[in-house]
Order: sequence, then structure tokens, then C-alpha cells
Amino acid sequence: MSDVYPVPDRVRIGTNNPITSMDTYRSAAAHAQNDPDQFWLDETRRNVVWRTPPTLGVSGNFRNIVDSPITWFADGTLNITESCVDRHAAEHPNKVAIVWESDTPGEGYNITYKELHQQVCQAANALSGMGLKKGERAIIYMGMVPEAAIAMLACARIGAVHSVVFGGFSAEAIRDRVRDCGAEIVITQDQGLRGTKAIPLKNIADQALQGESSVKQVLVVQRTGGDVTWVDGRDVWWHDAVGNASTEHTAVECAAEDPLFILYTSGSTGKPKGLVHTCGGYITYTQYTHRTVFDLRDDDVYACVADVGWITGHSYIVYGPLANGATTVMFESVPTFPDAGRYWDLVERHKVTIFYTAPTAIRALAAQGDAFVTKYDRSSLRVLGTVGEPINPDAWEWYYNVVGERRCNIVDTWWQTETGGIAIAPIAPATPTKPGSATLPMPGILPVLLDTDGERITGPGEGRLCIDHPWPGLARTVWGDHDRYGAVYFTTFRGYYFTGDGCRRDADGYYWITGRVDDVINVSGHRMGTAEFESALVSDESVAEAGVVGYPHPIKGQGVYAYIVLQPGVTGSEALAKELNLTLRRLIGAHARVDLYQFVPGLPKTRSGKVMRRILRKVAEGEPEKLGDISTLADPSVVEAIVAGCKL
Ligand code: 7RM
Repeated sequence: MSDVYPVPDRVRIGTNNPITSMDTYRSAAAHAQNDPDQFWLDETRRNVVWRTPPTLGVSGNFRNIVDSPITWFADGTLNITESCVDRHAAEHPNKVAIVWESDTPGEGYNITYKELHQQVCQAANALSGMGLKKGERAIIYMGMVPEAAIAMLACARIGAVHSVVFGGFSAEAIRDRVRDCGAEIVITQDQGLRGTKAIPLKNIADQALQGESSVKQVLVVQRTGGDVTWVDGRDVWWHDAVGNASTEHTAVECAAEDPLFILYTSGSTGKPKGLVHTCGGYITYTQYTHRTVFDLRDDDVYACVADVGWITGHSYIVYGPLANGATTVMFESVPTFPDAGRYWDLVERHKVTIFYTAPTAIRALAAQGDAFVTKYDRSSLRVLGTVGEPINPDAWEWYYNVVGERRCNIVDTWWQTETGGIAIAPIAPATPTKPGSATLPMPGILPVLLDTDGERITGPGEGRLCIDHPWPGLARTVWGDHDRYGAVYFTTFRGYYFTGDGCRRDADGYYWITGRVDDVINVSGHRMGTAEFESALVSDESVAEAGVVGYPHPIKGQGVYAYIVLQPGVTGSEALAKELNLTLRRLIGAHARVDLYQFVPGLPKTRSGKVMRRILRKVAEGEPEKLGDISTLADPSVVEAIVAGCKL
């Protein structure tokens, strides 16, 4: 039996959460299960600003996603910025909406809801003036500056669809996304700053846009004043176009199911998919889960230190918190600048009450020793969240004992780009926790564990994690390829949404995510497809074939292991390994690098030519004795060479 941690008093007392105990949790979950339409209609009518309040709940189902797509609140109309900005600017204009923590500590500033409203209106007017219309796409390629959030909201305000591309991605990756979504406008900044390191975002965007005629205009925020390449007639400075625009703007009315944004995410095969989230359901689900899981209170200072380039930044830095009228921190820097105390310095200076980060950061910081933490006053903290990958119990205990001094509840939140918002997690004032478990499903989420034959596992057991009924935050489609959406998520197990994760359920009904069961790897909380690595590697002229798998890594969660078959006449070396990592950086981005290379004479293949990835995985995991049945291999000697070989 694992330890159970009761909810600390400080978290239990003073809440106005709709869910304050396991009893209220169970009755909310039962209501959402028995009458999902009524549950979510009540929720959205109470907490989202609608122009036309919806009367319809869900339609469509998981059995036939192609012919009967999922919709929520289909007869409602709204503009989500009225939920995120206008109502708060009217009700509490001087409340801080965004606390900007700049790269250099102390150089940031705050933006109130009134100011946010003015700036979003200005940016919306500027984008309209540049010709961006409802339904058209804008790529946002920026660092963590307030203008990134303002740009997202401004797109939403005119009904345009944004697609944020994480600032670590390469020019090639931006070009792929610009083409896939047919973007009309790119919004970027001169340079990004992370731990004093300047990232030439504008120049990378320019490289990406060479020859791309769909993009008519580029809007550029000046962050550092560094040199940039410039295309006259196409490029516009933010401070000119936005700074001079009117601070009044009437939001464009959108249908509940109009797309709000596209976010590209990696899967097992092919290029990243552009998942589409729509206005009404997404804003309903993110505001609900944000308020409930973190137990948001009026005077909270909420800090999620993710990047807006990932779904966590969309849902839990920008949309969820702002819809709730919260004060949300945007953190530009890195956890180790100027030293490993940066997060706790931030907590002390801004009196952060809710802090949300990834297990990889917790492990990295725990390894630096407790003094960096204890040096700062963390008495403001009440709820500590984690997201992105499984958290090992040691890291959980360190977060709980050292960072939170046993006063805070830990919310280990399991969810995905596809789920839109948190799907399995404790509700801070209600759910007793167990280190390493994401605990229990949100109301409205019906997790199902299936065995490899698709049979439902009841009670305790381990299987593939699926979800049985639509919830409002679910991504509705893959941009431009609804069939792919159906094929990837709804055909493995008919009638269920398949998450790609393995999961165990214990005797208390608690869920323990065991990690991906497909060819997706999770490195430092970054989701990457092994197929993307492989296709980038084989594009190098030295490489004939590549097989990429994950292996356990003490800090990053998973490391990347590449088996490389070289072209005839080429020999493996450290220098070649370095060169291949440069190829990955150029084709994917700075966050994509292989940790270990092994040059091998061949990949283990079946007689029909399929790579046996299980063997690659076992060797990378350091368990060559557990290869299992290798009798179907075309050439068993390849395995001997792989097991005996060395890694660089
Ligand atoms: C939010 C996000 C999704 C994948 C998912 C899991 C893994 C995320 C947890 C987790 C164990 C968690 N979106 N994952 N959260 N695994 N415990 N609390 O990360 O689309 O980028 O990645 O991340 O494998 O399928 S994501």
C-alpha cells in the first residue's frame, strides 16, 4: 500500500470551491456522468459569457466520429475574450491580470484587466487593419512576453485562428506549420531572451517564410532591440501598428464550434498534427478545471511556468486563468537563471499562492540541494501542481516536503493537447493524494482501462487508458484531415477515445499513468515523435537508416536513443554524432537532440521488413536479457551486434 496524504488544513479551509470533499466530488462526478448535457450547460451558463446562451449539450459520438463529429453547445454564440477580458475589466479594472516576470529578475511589470482590455482591443484593431479576417490563421512565434498572450486574445477577438509555435522550433518546423494551416499573418518578436541568451526569433521566422507567399504580413514585437532582417512592405512593428490603434473594439460574434486555435502536437507517425480546439467547449472546460483543481480564490497569485507554445500555456497560463479573472504570471526565463533559486525567488517576490510546473524541473532543482529553496519565503504557497509526465514519488515528496513544507496539496494533473484541459487530477481542497498518482478523474471524464484485446478491465488492474464519453475540452479534429483524427484516436479501440498512455488503477480507484504505449516520447515534458527524429536523421547524407526510442533518464524522464545504420564507407564517431544533432536542431528545433547514439550494422527487422522496436527499446533500457521472442527476425546476428555494441 502506498502512503495517502490527507488534504492539509490550509488547503481545506476558506475555499469556495464547488467541490470541497470526497462526497461533493462523488456527487459532481455522478451528476456529470448521468446527465452530462445538464451538468455542462449549467456550468457554462453560469461561468462563461455568451451572446446567445446555448440550449444544446453534446452531439456526435465516439463510434462514428467521421460522420457524426463531436459538438458542444452548438446553438450558442460568444466571443471568448468577453469571458477572459471584458467582464473583468468592467468588474475589477485594477486587478492585475498578468504579472510579467522578465528574464532579468525585477525588470518585469504588471498589466491590469483594464490595461489588458485596452491592449487586446488595440491588437485586434491592428490585426484587422492588416487584413486578418474571421476564420483566417495567424502563426504566433514568440517567447514569454505579455504580447504573446495579447496576440492570442486579439486573434480570438476577431474570430481568427491562432497557431502558436514554441519559440524553440526551427525555421523548417515553422514553415511546415505555416503551410499546413495556410497562415496569412505571422506574429513574432525581434529576439527571445532566456537566461540572457538571445534567440533570433524574427530571423528564424524570416528563414521559414522565404518563398511562402501565403503570409502577407509579419507583426514584430520589439523585445531586445537586437538586429533583425526586415522585409519592407511585409513587416510591421507592433509598437507602430498596435501602439497607434484604437483602444476600443467590438468583439466578433463566433459560433460555439468555430475554431479558436490550432496547436501542433507529435504522434507516433508522420508529421505533427494540427489539433483544433473550438471556442465554447474549450473555454468552458479550461475555466472549470482551472478553478476547481487549483481551488482558485479571489486574491490568488497563480504562476504556471510553462511556455505558451505548449497546450499547458494555452489552457493554464492564458485561457483558463483569464476566464476566471485570475492574476496569472508569465515567466520569461529559465529555472536556473540567475541560479537554481529562481522559482522560489519569484514565489517570494510575487507572493505566489499556486505554482504549476513539470516533474523534470522538480527533479533538476531537487538535485541542486534544498538551500536554494529554503533561502526564500514560500509561506504564500497553497497549491503545487505538476504536469507533462509521470512524477516519481521521490520528486513528489521533495516538492511536498521541501518546497511546500507539508502545508500545500500537490495536484499531479494528467492531460494532453487533445483533452484541452486537465482530465485526471486531485481537486486541491478535496482529494487525498498519493505520491505518483494523478488520483481521480474530473467530473465528466470517464476513464476506461482496456487490455490489448480491447476488453474492459474492471476494478484494480493495468491497461491502455481510454475515455468513454466526450467532454467539452476535447479537440474536435485535426486541421484539414478529419479522417486522420478518426484514425489516430478512435480506431484502436472502437467507441473510445484512445490516449496513447498506459495506466494502472489501484484498489481505491486511483489512476497511475505509466507512460506512452506508442512511439511518442516525453523528454523533459516535451512531447516528441520518434518518427520525426528518424525522418530528420535519415535526411543526413551519412545515414542509411535510423531507429529512435526513449530510455529512462533520471532528470529528463526520458532520454532519446538513436540506432544509426550508416551509408557504406562512413564510420561512426563522436564528431558525426555532433553533426547529426545539428541536423536535428536545424530540422526540428533546439529541444530535439539525441542523448545516445549507437552505430549499428543493421536494424532488427522481421522477415516482412518491419523494425522490431521492442528490441531497440529493451537494449536502450539496459535490459537486453528481456528481448523476448526474436524467432521472427530476418537476421538474428543484428541483435547480437546491437547488444554487444557501444553507445556514444
Ligand atoms: C499537458 C501535456 C501529453 C502526454 C500524455 C502523457 C504525458 C502529461 C502527465 C503525463 C503522467 C501526468 N500535454 N503526461 N501529464 N503523464 N502524469 N500528470 O503534457 O500533449 O504535450 O503531452 O504527456 O503521456 O499522453 S501533451
